[in-house]
Amino acid sequence: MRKKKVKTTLVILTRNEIEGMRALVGRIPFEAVDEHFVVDYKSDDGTIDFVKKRGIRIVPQENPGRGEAFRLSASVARGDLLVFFSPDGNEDPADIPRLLSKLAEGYDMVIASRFLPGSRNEEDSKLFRPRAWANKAFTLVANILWNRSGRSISDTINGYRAIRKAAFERMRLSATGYAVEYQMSIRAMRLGMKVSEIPTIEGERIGGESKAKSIPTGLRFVALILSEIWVSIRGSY
Ligand SMILES: Nc1nc2c(ncn2[C@@H]2O[C@H](COP(=O)(O)OP(=O)(O)OP(=O)(O)O)[C@@H](O)[C@H]2O)c(=O)[nH]1
Ligand SMILES: [Mg+2]
Repeated sequence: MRKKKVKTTLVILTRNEIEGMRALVGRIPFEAVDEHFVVDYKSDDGTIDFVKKRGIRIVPQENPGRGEAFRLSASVARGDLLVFFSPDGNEDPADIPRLLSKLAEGYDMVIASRFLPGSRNEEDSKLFRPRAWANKAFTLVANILWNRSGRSISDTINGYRAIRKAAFERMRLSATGYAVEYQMSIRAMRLGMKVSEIPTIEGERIGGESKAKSIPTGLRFVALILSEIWVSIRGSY
């Protein structure tokens, strides 16, 4: 008998995310995808046991960072359409089928944006919004430098997104940590790929700890802009 062809792959990214996993696993629409697995970087808070007990496949990650996790996911995934979900409370699992159906319309990448009409980002209720402002500044720079489509991207940084595996491979990403999503957005613009966004409501972190420290992460973003300018000038990467 021929095996069912896997078209869509859901990747769940974890690094000590037990509280988020416990709270969210029942809301993840596994039936909306053909394949799913967890890519885990050395969790020691019970995440691995929790996932295994639910019969979900775990792909262990050897080297740290979301960039590594994304590349590992793409090399393991059997689907043509990939969606990345982080179970820390920021992302609404109900967006998973929305991202995939938008992607299936013919886009190369679809981002869940925290900055569109109908969106919300976690700082919206605050007066002082350093993360949102930094995000918008990096997004503005990327659009000015690389977007030639006439339609700007509103959230170049959010990790909640879906992408065609073929597009992911064409990007030849090198970022290891949190800058990977920004690099994906920049390269999509540089390569003239078709990018779309859907509005998303960003929730608060459910538990555990943030692994993204603002200052070092910001500096990695600045370094990435400089290296992407360099590769743009050289014309190859
Ligand atoms: N597989 C894998 N997942 C990771 C790694 N680093 C972070 N993650 C996961 O990626 C998601 C996002 O990480 P966060 O630390 O929440 O980063 P953030 O969303 O920018 O920051 P906060 O939500 O404010 O804490 C979470 O689900 C983490 O568990 C990694 O090296 N490997
Ligand atoms: Mg988060």
